[in-house]
Amino acid sequence: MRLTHTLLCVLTAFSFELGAATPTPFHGHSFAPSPSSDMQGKCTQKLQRRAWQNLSRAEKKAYLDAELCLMSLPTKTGLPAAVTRFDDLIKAHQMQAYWVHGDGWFLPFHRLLMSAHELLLRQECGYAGAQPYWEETVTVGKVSTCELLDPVYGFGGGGTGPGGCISDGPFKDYVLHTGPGEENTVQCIHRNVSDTNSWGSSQANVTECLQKPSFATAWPCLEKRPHWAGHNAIGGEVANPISSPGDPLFYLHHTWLDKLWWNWQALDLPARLEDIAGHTSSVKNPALPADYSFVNATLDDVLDMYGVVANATVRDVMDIRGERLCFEYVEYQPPAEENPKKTWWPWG
Ligand SMILES: *[C@@H]1O[C@H](CO)[C@@H](O)[C@H](O)[C@H]1NC(C)=O
Ligand SMILES: *[C@@H]1O[C@H](CO)[C@@H](O)[C@H](O)[C@H]1NC(C)=O
Ligand SMILES: *[C@@H]1O[C@H](CO)[C@@H](O)[C@H](O)[C@H]1NC(C)=O
Ligand SMILES: *[C@@H]1O[C@H](CO)[C@@H](O)[C@H](O)[C@H]1NC(C)=O
Ligand SMILES: *[C@@H]1O[C@H](CO)[C@@H](O)[C@H](O)[C@H]1NC(C)=O
Ligand SMILES: [Cu+2]
Repeated sequence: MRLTHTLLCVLTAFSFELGAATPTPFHGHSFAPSPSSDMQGKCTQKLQRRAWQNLSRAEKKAYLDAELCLMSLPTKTGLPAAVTRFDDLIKAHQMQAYWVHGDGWFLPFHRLLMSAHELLLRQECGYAGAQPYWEETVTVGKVSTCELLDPVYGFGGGGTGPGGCISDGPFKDYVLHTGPGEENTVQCIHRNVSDTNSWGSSQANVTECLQKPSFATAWPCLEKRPHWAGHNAIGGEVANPISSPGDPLFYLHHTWLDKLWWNWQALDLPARLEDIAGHTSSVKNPALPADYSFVNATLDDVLDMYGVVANATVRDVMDIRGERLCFEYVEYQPPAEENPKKTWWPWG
């Protein structure tokens, strides 16, 4: 479906201010259990999603290698312009960007997309771990020098090549066939790192969002502050609201955002497993498909994965410890130096 120019302008203007299924064993060494459900469909062995900063070098390498694998596999969806399996995920985001941002579907859809990415890495690329997240509260104001951008054990630096192309790191040679935005052009992964854009991810901003009393007030806060910040601190392709999954850092950022939503949900369980609000589209426009019109989001709404993985309902993704999803978030462990023992004496 071709979105109108008017719609494009609306979404561009919002920028980011709006805005597991069955696992299979694989051949690699295992450092995380496979998620599994017992006969009653209960989630018994949860994948442990940890902070990138708390992965060992071997774990980081395994994740980066699996992403490279996904980028080397051919598309299975045949969606327009998709060449690789990595592209399939970009397309599922790009083609419905107008109704999965700035509305009630924003957090549920991105939770599903993170799990789809994790599932493909595990099922199709032999990845043994879980989807890691970027703990952004500790990189506020210093994203440009953080270990996430390491050229060997990270995602490469911030677009120092011509046209802002990333010029080092594992993904420097990846050729995108999607973006910018709705377009499908052949382009590099490009970035434009900004430390000042990262402040929406500060602990103070996160705390403010987590204190919101309802989903209706929590999601706009999460989307406007920490969500906007991560995208725009990295800049370039990942700051494009439509084609952002073209930068693999997208998954580290959105998994952190998903953790924040879960942290908020966990403050009032089980009530917040059913708290959904907002519309099913951020824009009121007759050009949108009737099913995605300006109506209230509900637990029964179907989230469309465009054939990349199975569709899910909003209800299916409300609980990360359910039948469809089965994982947990491990909190970031700060450096030991930040918590000196009280009994330590400088002269003793
Ligand atoms: C990079 O971001 C800065 C602001 O942070 C902006 O002034 C500059 O135009 C951007 N560069 C590109 C190539 O978009
Ligand atoms: C919260 O985020 C905004 C940007 O959304 C930033 O300007 C502000 O400095 C942040 N506040 C704190 C206390 O970090
Ligand atoms: C949609 O949600 C709003 C806000 O909660 C509520 O006031 C309104 O009645 C709902 N509309 C429908 C048709 O359920
Ligand atoms: C996924 O959901 C969309 C939107 O409801 C629907 O059109 C599509 O047929 C569904 N796909 C599958 C495989 O069920
Ligand atoms: C977590 O990461 C921080 C920052 O890299 C490090 O100082 C700390 O030791 C790590 N903790 C664990 C348990 O890995
Ligand atoms: Cu998005």
